[in-house]
Amino acid sequence: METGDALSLWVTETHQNSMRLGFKVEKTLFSGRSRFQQVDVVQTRDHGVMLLNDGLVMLSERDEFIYHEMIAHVPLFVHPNPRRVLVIGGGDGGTVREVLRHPGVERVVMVEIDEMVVNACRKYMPEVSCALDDPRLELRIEDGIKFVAETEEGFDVILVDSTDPIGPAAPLFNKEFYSGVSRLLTEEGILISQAESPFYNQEIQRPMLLNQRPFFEKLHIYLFSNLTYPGGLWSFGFASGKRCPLKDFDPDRPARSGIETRYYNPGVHRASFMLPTFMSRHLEGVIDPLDAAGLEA
Ligand code: AG3
Repeated sequence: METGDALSLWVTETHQNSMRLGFKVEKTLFSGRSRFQQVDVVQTRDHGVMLLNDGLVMLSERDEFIYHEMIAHVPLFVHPNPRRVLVIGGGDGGTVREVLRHPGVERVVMVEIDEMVVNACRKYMPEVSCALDDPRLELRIEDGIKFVAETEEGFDVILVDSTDPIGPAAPLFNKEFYSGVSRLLTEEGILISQAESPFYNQEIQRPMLLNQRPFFEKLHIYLFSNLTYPGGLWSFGFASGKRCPLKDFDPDRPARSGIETRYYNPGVHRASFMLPTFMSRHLEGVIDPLDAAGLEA
């Protein structure tokens, strides 16, 4: 360091004590410890504002559109008429922002366990949290596991926008939870779940999908690039009793909807279900295979 240079600040996520992903930081905007986790919001130099829970990157303003468009638009354009949507987690508000772009959606219930995350994102990430006051949204600060076990309400689409399966999110990867979720889904219902890195988290991904398998006729996984998560390649699980993510997808629907997206489009939708060989080998017998034409084998 030359005399007179500003102190060099970086925030890093350490993955499995094996690799690190670092971002140049300008300043800390918020740091707090909730009942559930450590919550930090930093201003980075090149990735906008970034949220970290327990030192793990949740989102950055620069690339959050990718994750949020992919978790929301894939199922909402496969379901024939999604009106009621449940979001478990997703305290930053990015997922409900994308869901609420669909004019047919009448009601969204978002169940976030940690109010500190919601408040920090409301204050420091207004472009992500902007839909949290939408009148169609009921925001509940409570445990999603408990909500799923107790509610009698039905939903067309359920989105699990969770952290990694350590700490408060661990039970969101369990069989009991998926059994509860399948009870709430309407006939054409779809469950999307945050499914970690297919490269670094194979030990999480397979058991998670195996835990969903007994409750869903159709089980798939789809990919996207999350540039600020370890490894960059990330995934969501797609589970449904009836709907096939490709056969039941009308590629003209996104354009007809008038919804503007920056990552998601019909080509990306289809391509995201095409798995590299190392993944289809690892998940053989767990997910339903799709051939290159997008048809179920
Ligand atoms: N949910 C966090 C996904 C997992 C990130 N894992 C990690 N960095 N190790 C993101 C919430 C966005 N609404």
